[in-house]
Amino acid sequence: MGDVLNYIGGKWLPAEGGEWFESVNPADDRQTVARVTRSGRGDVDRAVEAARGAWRSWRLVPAPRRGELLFRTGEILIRRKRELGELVTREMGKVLAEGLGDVQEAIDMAFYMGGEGRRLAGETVPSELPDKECRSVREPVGVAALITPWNFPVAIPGWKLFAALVCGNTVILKPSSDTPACAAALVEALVEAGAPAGVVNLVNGPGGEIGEYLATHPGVDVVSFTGSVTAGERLEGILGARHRPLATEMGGKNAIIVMDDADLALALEGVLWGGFGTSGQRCTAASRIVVHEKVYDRFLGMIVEGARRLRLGDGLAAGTDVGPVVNGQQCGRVLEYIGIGVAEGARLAVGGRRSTSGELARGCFIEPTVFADVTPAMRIAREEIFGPVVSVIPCTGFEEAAAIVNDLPYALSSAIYSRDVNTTARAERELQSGIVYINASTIGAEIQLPFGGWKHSGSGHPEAGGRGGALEFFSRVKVIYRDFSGRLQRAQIDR
Ligand code: UN1
Repeated sequence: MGDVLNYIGGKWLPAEGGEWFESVNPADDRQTVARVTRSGRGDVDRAVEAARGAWRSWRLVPAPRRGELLFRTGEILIRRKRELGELVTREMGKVLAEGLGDVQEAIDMAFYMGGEGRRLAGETVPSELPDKECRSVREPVGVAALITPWNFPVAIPGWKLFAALVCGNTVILKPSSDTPACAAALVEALVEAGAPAGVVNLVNGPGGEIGEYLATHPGVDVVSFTGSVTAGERLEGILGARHRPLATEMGGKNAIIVMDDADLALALEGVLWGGFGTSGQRCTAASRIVVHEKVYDRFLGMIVEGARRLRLGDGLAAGTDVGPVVNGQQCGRVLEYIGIGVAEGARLAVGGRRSTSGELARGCFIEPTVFADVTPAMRIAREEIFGPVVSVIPCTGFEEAAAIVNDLPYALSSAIYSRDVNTTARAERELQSGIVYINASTIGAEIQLPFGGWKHSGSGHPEAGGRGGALEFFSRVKVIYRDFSGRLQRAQIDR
């Protein structure tokens, strides 16, 4: 990969300051993935100006035509899928099958949102007065700032870009500085597909400062952010006061309940996939496993054995189950939480160390880690770790399990394994989270339904498709009353 530049007003440009930073492979700190231009405020100003200019005509392009840009982008991503999947693995570490899945999620979203260009529906309802029409239409908001994380470095920028664009917004993307090359590749696909100059713009970090400058820029109309709770809440504080629409997707501390009547072999697969897939670095990751006391010892033994069997390694190597965590800082944070768990008195059943054997010493590899006998009050049971660490908590039955699951400010995803339809139906109703899985793990939401957390997990503006999804956030409703009676007609008057 060559240098990663900014893309502003239809041109790939180095940032004004002439400084660079590096994107490094977390599996091997000797491998630089790309040299990346370091954007300054002037670059953001120019990107916003370009987006404002382009919005004047992009908003008037018929939505089905805007959708066609996304269909073409989807085709290009299909053509480049292998290359981009490998880039995802090299830049943030997830295993190749997941890297390819990340790209596939963006492809799916491109086609889904492309099709929405023909379905951006408002409503028409009868008027209470004669010769009058009442209807609503959806209009774009304007210039959208999109701030995206590293854990789904193609998919999440894709979710936001495609929804914003089909609605008729122009965009400035500021991706995580851990995965700039993935974001640039996605922008390249949009450019190749024919995005007009200024419709899509890209600026690069690193650091939160440039993201915050972008999100709070007076020329930006709407902001969509996925990332840490600290950064998201900070933006909520600033932008709330300015009445600027902001969608945040932040943390999770997702739980799987395993009942005594569960298919334990199936539940085990769900725990290992949800807890250690993507090295636990998903907002949807399963990090609390709440197990019925009658099967606790047996199931804990299965988890420990399963975690021990997972192969840690470079995500590009065949047979790897779990890749590195994204960078040294994240590695330090996860190890710190493991230390906290031990200090709190949880039983470290397996893992718990950074692996330094052979080639793994060059990367940020943390052994799949299981804490047993965790109590709901412990920090490792309440705070998001974002790494390959699961906490197993015993419970006496469904009531207690649901109370444990619901007793946190995080509420993105939850799951239950049980063979009893009454129990699973109660779980559907009682679990307080934006997504609930029955006999499936907490990860793997599909793109055609809304994706969003309740409570502190997000702002309540879900992403992705379906009713209540991203299209509602990236467009606003205008109600039009058309009176063709030729006389003054009064509503709200006693007849
Ligand atoms: C995230 O971790 O921020 O549901 C997104 C899932 C994926 C998306 C995760 N489709 O696990």
